[in-house]
Amino acid sequence: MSLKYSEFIDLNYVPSKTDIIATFYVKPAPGISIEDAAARVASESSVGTWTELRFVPSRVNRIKARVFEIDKEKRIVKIAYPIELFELDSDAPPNIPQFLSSVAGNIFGMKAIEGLKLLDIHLPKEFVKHFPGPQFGISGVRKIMKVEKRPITATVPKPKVGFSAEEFAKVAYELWIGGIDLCKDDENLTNLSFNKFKDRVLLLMKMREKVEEGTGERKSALINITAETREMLKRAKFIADNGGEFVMIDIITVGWAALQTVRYEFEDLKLAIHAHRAMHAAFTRNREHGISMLVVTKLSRLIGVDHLHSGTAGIGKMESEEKEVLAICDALRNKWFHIKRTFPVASGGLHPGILPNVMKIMGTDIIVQVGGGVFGHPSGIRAGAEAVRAAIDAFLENVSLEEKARESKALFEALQKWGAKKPL
Ligand code: CAP
Ligand code: MG
Repeated sequence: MSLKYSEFIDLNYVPSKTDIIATFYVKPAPGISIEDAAARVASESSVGTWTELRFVPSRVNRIKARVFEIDKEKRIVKIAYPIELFELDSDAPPNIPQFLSSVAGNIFGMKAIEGLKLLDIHLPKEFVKHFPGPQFGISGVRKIMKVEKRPITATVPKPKVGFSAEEFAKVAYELWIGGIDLCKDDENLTNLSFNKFKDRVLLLMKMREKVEEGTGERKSALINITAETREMLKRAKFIADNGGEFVMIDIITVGWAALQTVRYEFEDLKLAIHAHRAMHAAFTRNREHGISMLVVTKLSRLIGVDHLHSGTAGIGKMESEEKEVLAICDALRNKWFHIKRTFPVASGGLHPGILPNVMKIMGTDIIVQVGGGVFGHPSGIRAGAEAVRAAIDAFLENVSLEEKARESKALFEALQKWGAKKPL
């Protein structure tokens, strides 16, 4: 055995029940066959290199990746990776960075490949059993918020950055009193000169108590701790010490290792993780190159996020195909061995006039985030929040928005302004 590329294809190979299976879209460079391109992907992402080798330890034949399926027309390739290739069972935590350095590493840069997209990963029980998954999951978060059936609602104060901590707490009061459950920091609001993290935490916690007394509803905040990892842990502890139940993390920009670290630390802090995915579209959006949001979804649930932005199935302002969002929702909510279920978060360009469309497609076991759709309401924030809850009630009561608007001025005005228009 010399590890030439042809040794990485075996179309008669039947993956073992402990193999990890990666599904790729492979567009070979001109002059390269798809078999050759696929073999190079399998080689470079497991044990091989660009040339034959003189000495190869015998175990390599056991642990090398194998191409076992090629759909030439669709350019879809399936590669089986023996589980021994991955660091799962050592005295360290299971190693997601190393897993990605293999199945999503060098291969994207190979000259023999014109386009490569990691579409999906199949992770067997032998792999999944090493991971914690969400600490709370859908049922645990529903218990925290005392919201049994309906979608949980969140609102990001807009402008997304610019309020002082005091102003932020004041607008939080308005959205909470109007009926929104969670006040959410935006992805780029962290610890800024005019809105210090600690001030925001203390003011929000004080304000939510006031609202809870007034409404009898649970209220909370998704406070963004995105930062260097040690700093994230300090900020998370500050939230926990002051009675907060959630943190928000921009999981792509902080990175997979940081997400794993904080998830383990949160076991003691009892903090649920709201995962924002800012920057994902840099590599998920291109159909011919990158890593799918489905792969990001499976890894995020595995590591243990309680909520994950999932797209709005083409209804909101962000590009998100219905088929893909439904697959993401399944990957978040389907039974997966011991791993708890994660809340899909529908967000981006939503307003009361299109919330029923979202629930029709994604169901009600979701979190809906409505930022501009609340802060842009003609009668102000509180009315915007009331209109969101009225639109959800209409869907749950199976009545039209127009009918519901007869008893909700706030909903009526929202429909006047936005109708059922899907934002660009
Ligand atoms: C939405 C949002 C979210 C996007 C992220 C924004 O605000 O706060 O970050 O939803 O996209 O900054 O655009 P609006 P995704 O409600 O005002 O649109 O959920 O697809 O990750
Ligand atoms: Mg945002």
